Amino acid sequence: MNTPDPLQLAHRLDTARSDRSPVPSLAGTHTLGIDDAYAVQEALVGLRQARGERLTGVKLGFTSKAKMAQMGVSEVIVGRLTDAMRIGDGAELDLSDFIHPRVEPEVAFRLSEHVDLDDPTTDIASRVDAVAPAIEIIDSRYQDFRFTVTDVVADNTSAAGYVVGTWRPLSDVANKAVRLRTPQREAVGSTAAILGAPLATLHALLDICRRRRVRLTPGQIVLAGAATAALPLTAGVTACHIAGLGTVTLKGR
Ligand code: 0L1
Ligand code: MG
Repeated sequence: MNTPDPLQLAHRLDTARSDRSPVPSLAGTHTLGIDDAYAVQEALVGLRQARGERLTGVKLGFTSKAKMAQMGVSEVIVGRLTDAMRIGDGAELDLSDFIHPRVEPEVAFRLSEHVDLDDPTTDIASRVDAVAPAIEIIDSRYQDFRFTVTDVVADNTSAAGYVVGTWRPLSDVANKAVRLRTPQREAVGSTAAILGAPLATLHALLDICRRRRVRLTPGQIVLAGAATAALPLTAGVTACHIAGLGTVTLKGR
């Protein structure tokens, strides 16, 4: 087993993405702890920033009990979003830019104020001003989406793209029906699958951002986690509808 070099592993994952050529799990060749995995993620996002990309938000993963059980974990993971991943509502995207993309229906929050990670009294919900329906595109850089928890953290939690619908003033979005529809498939669920209620994810977010020193700044978006299993992203219109929040779409070609 090799000792991990975060920058070297970040380059491996970055090349997998740019060449659309997935790689085997890092866990097969490296002794990768969770701290190492976040160090690789930091280096991977750093490569994007060095190319001029700007951080636009954060995303949470493993926010459903089913996914936690499947991966054998008991806490959420965090990844970063950049402006290069942003897709306009209803916009077209080229499927050949991805390896094996999947879509997830998500609730997005918008941060209106800086979040002081070191203030123990921080009320994160009071730093959020808006909520919207969203679609996340995940595209694991690992072969066949086969990875361990540390692999997926290193791979920036499979983050590849996101679309956000119309922002509305923050409201309680608990127990809202969710429908994700691709040209071939449909998944239905409830926002209750997102840690019981999407607002609850904000506390989990603050906790993990404190431990991982992930900055939360005004204007950033938070993807709270998937409300159903992911579906393959295919050509045609994909739509996510969340009761009370509306619909957001994208078009694969
Ligand atoms: O958005 C997510 O749920 C990321 C964590 C899982 C990653 C994946 O299934 O590829
Ligand atoms: Mg997601």
